[in-house]
Amino acid sequence: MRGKFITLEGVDGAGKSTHVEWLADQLRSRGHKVFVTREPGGTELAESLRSLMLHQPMSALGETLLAFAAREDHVRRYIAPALEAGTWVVCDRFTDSTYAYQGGGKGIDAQAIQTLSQMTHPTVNPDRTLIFDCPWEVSQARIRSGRRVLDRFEKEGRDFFERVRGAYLQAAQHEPARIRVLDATQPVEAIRAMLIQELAAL
Ligand code: Z5A
Repeated sequence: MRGKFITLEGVDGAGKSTHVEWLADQLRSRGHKVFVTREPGGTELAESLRSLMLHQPMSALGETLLAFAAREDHVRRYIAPALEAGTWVVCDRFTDSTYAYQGGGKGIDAQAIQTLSQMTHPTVNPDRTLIFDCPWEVSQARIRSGRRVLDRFEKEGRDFFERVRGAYLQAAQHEPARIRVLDATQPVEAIRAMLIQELAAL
């Protein structure tokens, strides 16, 4: 039987990556083989494109095309074969990010994103998408509590953040059967309790 494809989404710093490996372990404990990956990235080529997207100045269209170039390699080489082999795939971001960041955030036409998405992964789409939702203040505090050099998206202002967040919430309204919105302001353990409920429904 084909594996299930689960994606985690959300505004920068919402806390989704904190749960990726934990989620995969929960699925393994239920007897599934699980492949964990991320976007942009997941292959050598896609990781190189990720580095360009996150750190080189470029247009919104350039970002969109790089996101899909990376995705094409990732889906063809790893995600599609894994799902076909019955492995469950947990991916940190996927095409909903392109709709939210390049579409909602930067004004790329949703029809164009849909066309690229149908060309790139016509038969591979998430079975369940978990959106980690939180307000700007929480996201900023979490980003700045960490670690590292900020990427181009994390340096954007509040207006951009609100457009991205709005695009995610709108997507969830349009596709309630696939997309679930989680209150990411909750403590980690409370979020994990919500994730367990979501897994039970799969
Ligand atoms: N992008 C795009 O534009 N178009 C596309 O098509 C795709 C992506 C696929 C990189 O993605 C960028 O790529 C992204 C959009 C763009 N924009 N940015 N930035 P990414 O997923 O690698 O980057 P990210 O969103 O910044 O992910 P991240 O750094 O892994 O952050 P996160 O997953 O939201 O958060 P986290 O690392 O799990 O947690 C952040 C901090 O908060 C950390 O210190 C945690 O310990 C803490 N944390 C987490 N959860 C909690 C709770 N519940 N309470 C308190 N503290 C918490």
